[in-house]
Amino acid sequence: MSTTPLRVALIGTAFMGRAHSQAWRVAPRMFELPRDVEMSVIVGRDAGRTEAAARQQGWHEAATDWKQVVERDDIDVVDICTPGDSHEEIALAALAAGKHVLCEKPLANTVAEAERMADAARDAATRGVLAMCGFSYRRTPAVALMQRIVAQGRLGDIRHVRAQYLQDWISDPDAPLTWRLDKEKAGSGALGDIGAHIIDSAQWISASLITAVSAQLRTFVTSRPVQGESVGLGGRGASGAERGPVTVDDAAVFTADFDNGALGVFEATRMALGRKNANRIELNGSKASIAFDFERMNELEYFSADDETGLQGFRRIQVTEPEHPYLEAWWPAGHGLGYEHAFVHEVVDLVRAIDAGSEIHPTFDDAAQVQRVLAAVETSAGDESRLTKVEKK
Ligand code: 4PW
Repeated sequence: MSTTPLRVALIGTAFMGRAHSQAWRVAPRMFELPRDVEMSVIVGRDAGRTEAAARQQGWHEAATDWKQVVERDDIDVVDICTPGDSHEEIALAALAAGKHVLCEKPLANTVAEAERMADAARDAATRGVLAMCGFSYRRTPAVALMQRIVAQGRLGDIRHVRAQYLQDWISDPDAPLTWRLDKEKAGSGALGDIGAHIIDSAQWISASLITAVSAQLRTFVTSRPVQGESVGLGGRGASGAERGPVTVDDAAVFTADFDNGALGVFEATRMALGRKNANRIELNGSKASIAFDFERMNELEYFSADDETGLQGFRRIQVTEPEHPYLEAWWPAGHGLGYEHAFVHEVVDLVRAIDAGSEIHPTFDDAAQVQRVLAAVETSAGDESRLTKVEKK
């Protein structure tokens, strides 16, 4: 174990910045880590808000110039929690400066950016510098257990992968035009923001890659107030505010071929009124089925054809026991975890990997594969020939 702490710089102070701050603060207090963590500096565009975030979240310093911070000799890790249009520039600078990098998802806004980042990460790895992409749901204990069960071969041949990520925070047509609705900032809409999660989860859990897609994208509300009061990720537009164009998808649906022969059905939308954060995935195999729903995130549903006929049915596995992934460090007697714990587990695994000098997944190559699927979905959705019109009576 090295005696020097890992000195961390976090770039970003919004939702993901707060989730990652909590993770860096809690991980060393709940898990035995080989290196201490020093929350050195948080970086944001607005000096006042960043100083307030430093005080509240426990960062030693606040700064507004990420370029200066990533070059500092007293920084070992750069954690990127900004919108996707800045991921490549920050990650390339940090890797070139010899800093380990954790970058939020999706890795980038284009395949070209993602592949340049993956190339740089592979080069940095030869110098012992690690890079990881924040597909946090892999480290929700029930999802990690799902992957472990599938890897044990308990499902047999995987035939169906069914994944949905349903939210509703822009169902109100007057919710304001935030950065997640701007293609320049976000790269895409529901597809990249939440569809990326289910693409990564599906490929990781099924241990197979998506090779082809047939897709549709839809923007139901094409203009929104350019000013308004943010509430959560959505909010209320200012009355009488000018409306600007929505340049991303509100919803994406696509079918997918996997290289192991499985057939996939995917849906990502921020317009499923009443669904708050329904991140769901189900695999059907030749011997068993398994399903996860984030809205019941401490449970898995499991059906085995090996169970005695007449007694078969989906059983509900309570993923709360010490033998389940990550849970040895948390609460006894069936007390569950929340959304924020997956980020703590990301930090735990990253710190351990840095100390061991071992690769950490999802790598930037894993994330670039997700980016290629996102791009294929956009290409397919733009090709009218993929749709067969139903003849009118
Ligand atoms: O990745 C994040 C998801 O876990 C997204 O950026 C926002 O937060 C929207 O849904 C959740």
